[in-house]
Amino acid sequence: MIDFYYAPTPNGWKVAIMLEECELAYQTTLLRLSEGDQFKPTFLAISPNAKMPAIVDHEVEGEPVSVFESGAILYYLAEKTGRFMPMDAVGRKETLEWLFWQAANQGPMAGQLSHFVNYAPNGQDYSLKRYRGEYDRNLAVLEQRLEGSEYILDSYSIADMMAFPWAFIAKPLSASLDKFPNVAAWRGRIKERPAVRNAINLYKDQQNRGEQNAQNNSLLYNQTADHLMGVKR
Ligand SMILES: N[C@@H](CCC(=O)N[C@@H](CS)C(=O)NCC(=O)O)C(=O)O
Repeated sequence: MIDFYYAPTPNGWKVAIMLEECELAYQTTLLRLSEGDQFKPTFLAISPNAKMPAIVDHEVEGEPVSVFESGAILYYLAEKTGRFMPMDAVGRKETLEWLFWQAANQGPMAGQLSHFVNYAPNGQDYSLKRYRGEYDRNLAVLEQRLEGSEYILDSYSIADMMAFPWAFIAKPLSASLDKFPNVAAWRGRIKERPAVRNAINLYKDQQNRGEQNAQNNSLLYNQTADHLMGVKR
């Protein structure tokens, strides 16, 4: 059994997709991020950056194994199952390149765009312009990578699961895929997979659709070092 620490957001969907694709036995713990579940000492012991997703794998010899950061979780599960990742050295290297690309580029930029579109509507024009530009720039990277290919690597893999969720919600982020036909077709292909539909529907009714925002929730939207330094472990 795998414990899955989750909230219904694009970063959570990445891991939910892999768990569903591999039909792994998992039990979900829903984290109420706006109420600070991510700062509980028991969760910080698993995920020291105080962010979900995270997992604890009990199906191992010896002590259970915890993993945080979506890219690391996907890689761990791909190794565990032998699925959705090429196993040769160059293929693994390419997988890591695209996982790191997402975690360091598309993810943070899309996250900031989402913040200024959805949760800080009185934000500066400059912030919106910068993150819209960066979000689009990353779509352009994906567009070029997908030229002549159906998927980021040779076949559907954890690299696609990693990058799909933030492209899936382009419209609510006030972006458009019109200029990116390869990305639009790729998004359409992935969206139709039953495992992906299951993942996106997981606790869908618990999504924050802007009710919690920078004005009314300083726990989630105005974090400082004190949020972590103050926690007794
Ligand atoms: N790089 C991380 C990002 C995870 C992340 O940003 N999670 C957000 C929700 S989408 C979170 O847990 N936020 C809680 C907080 O900021 O306190 C990953 O890919 O796993």
